[in-house]
Amino acid sequence: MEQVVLSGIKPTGQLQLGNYIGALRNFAKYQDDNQVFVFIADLHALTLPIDPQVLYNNTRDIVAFYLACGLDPNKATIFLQSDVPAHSELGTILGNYAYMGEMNRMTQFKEKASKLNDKSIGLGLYTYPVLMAADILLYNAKTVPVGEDQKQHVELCRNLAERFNHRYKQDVFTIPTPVINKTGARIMSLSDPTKKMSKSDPKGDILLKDDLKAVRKKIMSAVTDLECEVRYDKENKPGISNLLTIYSCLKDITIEEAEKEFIGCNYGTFKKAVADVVCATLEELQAKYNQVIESGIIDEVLQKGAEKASKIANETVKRVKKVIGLYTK
Ligand code: ATP
Ligand code: LTN
Repeated sequence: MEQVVLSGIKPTGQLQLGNYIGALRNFAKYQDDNQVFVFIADLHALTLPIDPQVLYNNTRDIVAFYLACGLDPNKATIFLQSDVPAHSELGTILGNYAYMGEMNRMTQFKEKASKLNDKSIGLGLYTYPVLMAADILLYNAKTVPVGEDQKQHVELCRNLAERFNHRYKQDVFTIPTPVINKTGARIMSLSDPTKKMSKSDPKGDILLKDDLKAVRKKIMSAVTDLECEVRYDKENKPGISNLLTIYSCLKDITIEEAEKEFIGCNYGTFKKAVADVVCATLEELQAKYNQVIESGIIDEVLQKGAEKASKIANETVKRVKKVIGLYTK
């Protein structure tokens, strides 16, 4: 049955391998049989200070990578969050239905805020999950493919939607479900496999635009352990487990199958095999990315996407306004 599928990425940095495995590469598979909305969460990128030119370039790059990963603008709606003012409007309205208690529990906020001086934590960083709920609810999305770290935000969105529907005794909002891959939903940093790979703090991690020689070098020097056994054991062997995850995801095989391939192999041989598959994936992706950039198609895609998205988003805002008693004609 056709469903509404929606996801987004915030342009806070250059896309990294975790974004690709946990999110990006999963989007295109939905577009033939579903109504797909994929956007750039550019307003979310303002939650921490960012240079305007960097934000601009990151935004263009993510659109190019969406297309490079096979998203077809004739099938999926690809747009910028800031091009559809309904996101901000519904975000403002929904803020009144979210409780401070539940916002205080948001792990990502706590993590990001803990790295800042108390006096410089922006309000936007705190209210960000409410805007994310608006992103989802505007399009009546049922399926939200994301990496592990976004699960809590989609759950908050579910709670807000249920609370709202209950308050007004009607099914105003569709209740969304996060879809999280069993493997690869949390790719860890190569230099510190106890921390998530992240584009705003890549710690020498693999960026999708990295030079392939540098990628190989980063993988060959990835932190592992003192044993010499390629075995999945997240607790005791986080580095090797992370590399096994990357390998199995990119090869489309299970972790067990990957483990079998490397029985008796030393870490050097294993890392070389991981580097080969990562480089092959990135080489293809970068070639497609370059084609997209050269084609000059981005502005046209975004304009068409914003028009399609606005139509649906505006209908939702209108419906919400009516339900809550805001005077609309
Ligand atoms: P930031 O560093 O700014 O928080 P990020 O790299 O964590 O950014 P997001 O924009 O927050 O990336 O996430 C985009 C998508 O990629 C989300 O669905 C998120 O869950 C997924 N994702 C991010 N990092 C990883 C990772 N290390 N492994 C798997 N999925 C990831
Ligand atoms: N918060 C997400 C980006 C994002 C998103 C969304 C994902 C913003 N709005 C709606 C799925 C659905 C992140 O990448 N950190």
